[in-house]
Amino acid sequence: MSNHAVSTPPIVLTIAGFDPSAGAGIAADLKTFAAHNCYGIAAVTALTVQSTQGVKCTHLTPAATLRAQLETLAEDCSLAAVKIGMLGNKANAAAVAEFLDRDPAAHVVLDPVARAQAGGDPLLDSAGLKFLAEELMKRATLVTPNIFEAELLTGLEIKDLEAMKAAAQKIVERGARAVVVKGGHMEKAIDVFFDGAELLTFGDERVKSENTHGSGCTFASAIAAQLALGRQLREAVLLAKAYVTKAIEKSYAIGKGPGPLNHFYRFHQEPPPRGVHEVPQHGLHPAAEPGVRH
Ligand code: PXL
Repeated sequence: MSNHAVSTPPIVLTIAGFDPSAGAGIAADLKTFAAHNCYGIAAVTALTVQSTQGVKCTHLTPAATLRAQLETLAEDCSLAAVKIGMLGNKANAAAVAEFLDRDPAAHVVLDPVARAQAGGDPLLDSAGLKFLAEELMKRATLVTPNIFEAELLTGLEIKDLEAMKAAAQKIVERGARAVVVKGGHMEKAIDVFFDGAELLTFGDERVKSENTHGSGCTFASAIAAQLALGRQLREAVLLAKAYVTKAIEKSYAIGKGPGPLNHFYRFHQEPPPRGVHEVPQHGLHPAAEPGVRH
């Protein structure tokens, strides 16, 4: 037995696709959970082929494999919250609904991902979208559509704040416990929160950055992490908004297209002064010893 006594962090499960450029999807989710001191685990719905320049194609996980991933993880770990992103198709969306019915989670944040910002193949087929709107949404604590997704879910045309509010109301009428309609693509980047009782609009100054790849995934994941840590829904949403805004502000370009957010901006440390290395515990790294040649 070791004598280490580190308490276990809340465990948050993401059910989403993998983006090998690590800006969106599962990689963004796991980084976000880690940045909030939660332990992230993942069930993979799809492997995408993409870079910062866009999604080239997607290979969906067979529904039976997704189901097996979910069952295996749930048998082993106690989940504080679940975040759902890209599902790919109806079979995978149905596997997730079955899972939530069998193992109801205290908090379920559903990001109804339909398409990548950079275009390419749809990330959810039309039968899947219908199932999400009619079945999965009812099982969500919170749904986080952007304008385009809110239009798909409600059939409304959304051109202004009033239409965003109407869409938020319609999504709650359809069974979601609460919703944030994200206005990031509107002229004024204002978001609308509605939980059936309180309607709240909030927003920050739009951050001028090209590097916003994965901001939707990051926002939903930050909310899931805050709920896992015990925050109330409204507070979780506002804290997640502040986190995503700052992570965009501190983002960087890693390729030729829109770069990822800086999920770990809070942990940024200036490199130590030249010659000081942390590697061996008994003293300086040999490379740093003055006068040693290699
Ligand atoms: O941002 C939406 C999104 C979600 N999930 C995966 C993605 C993308 C966008 O590229 O690749 C896996």
